[in-house]
Amino acid sequence: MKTFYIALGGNLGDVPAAFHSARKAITALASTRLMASSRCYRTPPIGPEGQPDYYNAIITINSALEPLVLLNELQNIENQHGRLRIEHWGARTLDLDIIAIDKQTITLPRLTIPHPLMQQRQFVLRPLCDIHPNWHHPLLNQTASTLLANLLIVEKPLKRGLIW
Ligand code: A4P
Ligand code: MG
Repeated sequence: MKTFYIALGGNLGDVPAAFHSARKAITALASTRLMASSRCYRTPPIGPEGQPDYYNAIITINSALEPLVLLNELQNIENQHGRLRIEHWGARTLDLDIIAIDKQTITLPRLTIPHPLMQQRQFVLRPLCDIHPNWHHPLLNQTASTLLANLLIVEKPLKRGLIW
């Protein structure tokens, strides 16, 4: 069993409904159990201009699935929720990224763990700190709460909203 940290993001359609339904689908995967859910945040878009604000949250699961098997399952769930891949960093109904797996590192063409941009993103670190402030980044050698504190020196805090 490993703990997977999964980031949920989306800014098209009924995103709160998509998050609820995706969390249910993830929890229903074989040998998988939901451990924690962060609050859900409204966040300004990073990437192409003119997109709506995003919703972002983090969940953790314990799962016996292999990382690439879980990635396939998450991409299936994205597709079932109407995900179209048109523009890099463009608007989307549902994005499911694996942020971390315990304190493991993975470098494969289809999977980089920890997610290489997580330390630059309040929309990842803020919800991660809700549930696992002491998670330790294996390459940067800092906790989630220190990574967030570093970002808050140069950026304003996110708007916060609660949908679950
Ligand atoms: N991939 C590699 N590593 C991973 C990983 N750790 N988790 C590969 C998931 N996937 C990983 O992803 C492209 C490929 O990355 C996958 O096929 C997988 O093999 P994608 O979701 O198909 O395409 P994308 O959306 O263009 O890339 P990605 O990486 O999901 O985009 P980002 O970096 O997540 O950025 N602003 C706000 N406020 N909130 C957001 O959630 N999200 C994005 C998307 C941009 N701006 C945002 C937000
Ligand atoms: Mg993605």
